[in-house]
Amino acid sequence: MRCKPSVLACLLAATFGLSATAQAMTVGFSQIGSESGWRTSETESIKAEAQQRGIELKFSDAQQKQENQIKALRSFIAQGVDAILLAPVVETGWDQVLKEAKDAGIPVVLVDRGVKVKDEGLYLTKVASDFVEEGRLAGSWLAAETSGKCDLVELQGTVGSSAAIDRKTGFAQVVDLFPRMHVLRSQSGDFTRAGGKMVMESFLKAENGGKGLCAVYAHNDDMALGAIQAIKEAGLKPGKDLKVISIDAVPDIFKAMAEGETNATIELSPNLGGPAFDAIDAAKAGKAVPKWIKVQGPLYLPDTAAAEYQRRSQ
Ligand code: GZL
Repeated sequence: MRCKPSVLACLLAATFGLSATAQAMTVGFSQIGSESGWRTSETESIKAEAQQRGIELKFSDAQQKQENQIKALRSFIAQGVDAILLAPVVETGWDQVLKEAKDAGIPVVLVDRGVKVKDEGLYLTKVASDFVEEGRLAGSWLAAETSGKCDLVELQGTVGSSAAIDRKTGFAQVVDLFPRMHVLRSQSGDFTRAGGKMVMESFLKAENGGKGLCAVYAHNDDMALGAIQAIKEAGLKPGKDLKVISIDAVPDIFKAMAEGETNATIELSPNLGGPAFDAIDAAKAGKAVPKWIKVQGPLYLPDTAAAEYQRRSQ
């Protein structure tokens, strides 16, 4: 039991054996930033879930800087929160601050991305999709779509992030099975529309205006939407001259798909707050919690794009 500033509430809880969850829990949430439509949806979803559960959520937007996330975690620890949610911008550099949280008896739940740490006991669980599987699914779709013959370019996510590293790994595992599929160029667009557009412009310039290119694989929809803009400005038809596949399933990608400008997207649910808060409750009740609470999503194609856009943009 952690006694918070309201000592009376704490003493009453201790006296009547109320758990931290019966008291309004306080959870610190260190969010990466607002780099993509998906990230914004994730933030809104976790805030709404906390409100619905009567959880006091202390929110910190790191503007995509790890040092800001580490500062936020230290502030949450100093405030004596009951638990911490962390969406780690990159995989490494977390051991020390996670040890400080563990020493303070504060469980940390990773949401949407993972970390590489010496001791996995430093965090309670990870609520995230399998990025390697997402990459494999994207590669398999493209191989089928092109009968295993495609010279393509790749827009990677944030350098050092588990999402970018693993989506690249999974995609390459499939492409390597097809001698006539080649990733000609691969570079980070940092998961943003602007980044995707800028990098795609450089790819098109370097590849004869894109004439020989068969497809672009973008690690998220926002970079794909930026790339679509660049492809159109180069006088080519995205979705036809170049196949486009990406990940997230944000509403705007379905609009582009319905207009024939992109060909496939893989869904990543932004609703990670529920499983995260359930894991915290389970841990506080002394129940076992798996190290990875896996979130899965289907692949969407143009035949349902208009209906999906309608449903998701209400
Ligand atoms: C994946 C998440 C990625 C999204 C991007 O879980 O970390 O970061 O795919 C976001 O849209 O920027």
